[in-house]
Amino acid sequence: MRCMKISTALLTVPVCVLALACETDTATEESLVAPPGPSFKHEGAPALCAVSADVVQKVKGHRIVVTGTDGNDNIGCAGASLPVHISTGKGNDFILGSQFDDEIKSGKDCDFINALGGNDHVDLGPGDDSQAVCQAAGIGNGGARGGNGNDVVKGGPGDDELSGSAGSDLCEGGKGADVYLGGCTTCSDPDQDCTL
Ligand SMILES: [Ca+2]
Ligand SMILES: [Ca+2]
Ligand SMILES: [Ca+2]
Repeated sequence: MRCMKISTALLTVPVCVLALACETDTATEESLVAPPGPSFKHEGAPALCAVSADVVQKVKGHRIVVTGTDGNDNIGCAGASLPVHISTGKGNDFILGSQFDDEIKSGKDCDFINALGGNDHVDLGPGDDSQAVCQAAGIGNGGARGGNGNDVVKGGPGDDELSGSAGSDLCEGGKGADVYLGGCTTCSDPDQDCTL
């Protein structure tokens, strides 16, 4: 197999002569022409999330499905190479999304979610999820952050703390005494806790 490269002013293109396949450093070639911003193209096994014991994660299509336990889960997907779909059930859960478009839902008890970059859908579910409540209980952080991107950030029927962060974000606290930290461009709250 004979391969050679033809260089232009913009990029280098591998050309194969009398060969069925041509082995090149495709990662390098793609990195030269890839557009900036999040992209979940990858070769080989995708990078998964860092998770605590008994949390299950599976690659399904172009996303990672992460299922927490009814205990306290720690799920960090900042280094994941695919969007994530996370659900955590009961327990005090600490969750960081990926840099892509994620769906994240936590359950009862004190949860903290930061969806990071991408256009994310975040739902704190039932329970009181706010910094004040969680810190008073000795748990630490609580609440939801949309992160960069255009996000939907939802609370549940408890006292929640919501932040849209950067981007055009929709925040919905649901019932309960909810705290809106800012970054929400649109908000909806049955108790009128949100004042934009
Ligand atoms: Ca849990
Ligand atoms: Ca994200
Ligand atoms: Ca609420």
